[in-house]
Amino acid sequence: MIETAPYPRLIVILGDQLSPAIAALRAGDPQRDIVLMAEVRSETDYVPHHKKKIAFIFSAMRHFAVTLRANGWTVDYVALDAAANRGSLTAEIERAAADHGCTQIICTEPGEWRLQKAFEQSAETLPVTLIDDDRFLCTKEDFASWWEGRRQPRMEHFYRDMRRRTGLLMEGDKPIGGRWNYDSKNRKPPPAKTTFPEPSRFIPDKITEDVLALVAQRFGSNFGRLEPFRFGVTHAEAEAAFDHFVDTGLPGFGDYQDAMTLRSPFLFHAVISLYLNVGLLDPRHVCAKVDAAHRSGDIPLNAAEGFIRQIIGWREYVRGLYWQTMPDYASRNHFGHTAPLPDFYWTGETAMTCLRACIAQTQDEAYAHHIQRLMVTGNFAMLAGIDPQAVHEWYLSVYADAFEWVELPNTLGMSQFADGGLLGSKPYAASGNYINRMSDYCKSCRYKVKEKIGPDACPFNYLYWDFLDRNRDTLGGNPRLSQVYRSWDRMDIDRQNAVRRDARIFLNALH
Ligand code: FAD
Ligand code: DLZ
Ligand code: SF4
Repeated sequence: MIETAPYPRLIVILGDQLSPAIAALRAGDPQRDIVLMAEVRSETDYVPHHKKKIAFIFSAMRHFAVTLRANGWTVDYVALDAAANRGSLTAEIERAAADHGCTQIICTEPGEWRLQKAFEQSAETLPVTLIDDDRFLCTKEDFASWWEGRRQPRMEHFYRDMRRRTGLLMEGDKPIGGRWNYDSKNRKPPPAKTTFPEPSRFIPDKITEDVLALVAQRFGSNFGRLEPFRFGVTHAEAEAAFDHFVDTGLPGFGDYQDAMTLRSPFLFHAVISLYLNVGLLDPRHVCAKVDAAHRSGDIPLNAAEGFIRQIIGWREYVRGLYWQTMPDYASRNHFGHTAPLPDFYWTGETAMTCLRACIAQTQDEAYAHHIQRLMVTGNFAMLAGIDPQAVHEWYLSVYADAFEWVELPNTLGMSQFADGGLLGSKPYAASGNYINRMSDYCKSCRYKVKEKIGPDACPFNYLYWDFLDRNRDTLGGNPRLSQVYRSWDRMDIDRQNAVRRDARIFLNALH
């Protein structure tokens, strides 16, 4: 059908579809078709994105438009401050189709359900042909058939299938090294003396400088610091950032994957999710490079396996789960939590060092690594009974890599257990002890991590037990928590009451 359509056709490229070989471009003809790219308020405002996130997306879009033109495409690029900007993707598509006389409109399917619905709803007046996004390794259909009929569709089983399917870190049909997963080696606290590798930084060019001025002017009151802005915004820069990570960060990635320190926001992490998610890096390509680096003896197996699992395991799994369960998934609230998000998530003003550090670096870098998101900001929100919708909107706003298909299952499912155990088998709830073991935060905290109750006690300590106590109805039967509940039951009643009292005092003050 696409082949016989009258020319020109309108090829729509969204802000997270900046891949040279994306399906919609492959279906098009640079000699005859028109590419539409648009910076629009409907996309900048559906949550209040971090300034750096908007700047990153706009600059990467503008650079991609330059590349497309150099490759012979005609690009209709609508800047946010263009006089006639109509403010939404659907309105801009309608305008461009009329301007260029296009009767067929082609777009790679959007990554978010919200936008897919918007296209469907305007289909009568504005029919858009949506093509599968084959930048993912697992199609929605393949994921659905893997998912169907499984009582517990867990990531680990999915991941093993993906290893077999891709051949990554495989020797024939066996995993290299004889084991599928080396996570037990990946839980070291931050090393005392090491200097941490810095991720690649890039000096803004004229295109980025223009975008920074625009974002400063139009989104000045949004969350986060705009400058210094050092993200890569082209494929070459993203590739260089990844190569730099393989040389400097990847060897330590496995060992210190879960560690946190005031000395580095990044430790040995890749800081590539933003590039992967908008199409500046290709997941197959980065995994192949890591597989090759391990086979050539440069990278330990626990690092290579840990990294590849995040991409072909977690990243593909959450995307599959998202499309399998939307739109219902977004409104899940297993514990019935309703408290508002504390202001300090936006200001960083709290005496709890762990939260202050994670939020401060989020303001500065639009980045926090997985354990900071899961075990500090996420853990606290769940223990404090915050409405998962508010938590979800915060994560979707503040990280440069945040798109709903990946953010929502991680937030609602993994970090808040709001899906009641679809993604994980138990809540990622932890007391201060965990944060103390995996970080240096507690050493400089006003609260004392070893104290369990009283005005100086670490709030994570009493909030943890109070959370388990008040949710016993839903969690008490979980076999993975039976040991924990036995410990609670062994606590004497006065101590239990003190925990409940301190939690009430703290939460009342918070809310
Ligand atoms: P590394 O730690 O170096 O890992 C390498 C890559 O693996 C990442 O770039 C990413 O593409 C992938 N990856 C790792 N963990 C996950 C995961 N759990 N799910 C999907 N991909 C993963 N990731 C996003 O890309 N966007 C989000 O909006 C997002 N929101 C999150 C919200 C919460 C509450 C939590 C707990 C996690 C979230 N994650 C999200 C997953 C993870 O935190 C980030 O992918 C990671 O921190 C990105 O930093 P990095 O590139 O240095 O990753
Ligand atoms: C996130 C984002 C932002 C902030 N701005 C734009 C934009 O102006 N134009 C655009 O095409 N895309 C933008 N995006 C990315 C989209 O929100 C993303 O394509 C959808 O959410 C689907 O994942
Ligand atoms: Fe966080 Fe508690 Fe440690 Fe303070 S003592 S940094 S609040 S875990």
